[in-house]
Parts: sequence; structure tokens; C-alpha cells
Amino acid sequence: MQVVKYMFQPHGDDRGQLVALEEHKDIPFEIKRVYYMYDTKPGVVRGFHAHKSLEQILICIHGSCKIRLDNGSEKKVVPLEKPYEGLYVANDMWREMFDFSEDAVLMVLASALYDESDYIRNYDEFIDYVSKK
Ligand code: T46
Repeated sequence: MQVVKYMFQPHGDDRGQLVALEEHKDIPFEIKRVYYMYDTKPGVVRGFHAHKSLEQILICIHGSCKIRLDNGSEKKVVPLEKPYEGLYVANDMWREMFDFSEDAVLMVLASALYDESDYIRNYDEFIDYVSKK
């Protein structure tokens, strides 16, 4: 499984850092939705689903967390620890987010509006779905 991590270019000066993200330039799709999670409680694991068509970029803009990716045949854990790195998560990929630091803010840029019918929330269903492709 190929893990695609983007290293965004910070515009740093003596005031600090600024990262700008533009669709189809820094981000490989049109950004239709932005959401973020924070105040994640200790030991919590989120996700446990895949998407049929949604593509996303995950950026831990503060603190740190880990992402487990599973394409049905291989699993990888990717740490997100810097506000200038973004993990590309394609469709047909089971994901779990865990090991959130107390101060973690995980921001997600998504290629589509929220649509519950795009989710596969059952692991056996996911395995069945990807094995038929
Ligand atoms: C994903 C991972 C990385 C909305 O109403 N609109 C939204 O855009 C989102 C993302 C969620 N919601 C509602 C649906 C649930 O009632 O917020 C609640 C929590 O969502 P969920 O349990 O799906 O959250 P996570 O953290 O398990 O997963 C989220 C995204 O849903 C998912 O697409 O890839 O983050």
C-alpha cells in the first residue's frame, strides 16, 4: 500500500508560519467541505469506516494523532505530528484515528459534501466490497 503524505510549504518569516492550501494545486481535488475534531478524550479511537467515493486530506494542525489505513489486504499506521503535513486518504480505504494528544486538532479537507450513503461502517461489508472490485 502506498501512503501519500503531502508536505505543504510554510510561508515563514520572523512573525511565525503560515500554510495556504489551494484546491487542485496543494490539494488534489476540489475542496467541498472542511471539518475538524478536537477535545478528543483519552484512549478514544474514531473512524471505523471506509468511503465509496470520498477523497480526503487529513492534517493534524495542532498536537498529534495516528491514522490506521487498511485497504482490505494491507494495513499501515501513519503518525500525523506536524501542521504542514497532510495525509491523503482515498476512497475504498478503511480508517481509524487514534492516539490523539490532549491538544490535538485534526482537520479534514474533503472532496464532497457529507453523505451518509457514501460510508461503509461495517468491516465485513468493506472486505466484501473491496474484494469484488
Ligand atoms: C472520516 C474521518 C476521518 C456531520 O454531520 N457532517 C460531517 O461532515 C461529518 C464528518 C460528520 N457529521 C456528523 C455525523 C455524526 O453524527 O458528526 C458525527 C460524527 O461523525 P463520525 O462518527 O462519522 O466521525 P468520525 O470521526 O468517526 O469520522 C470522520 C468522518 O465522518 C469520516 O468521513 O473519514 O472523520
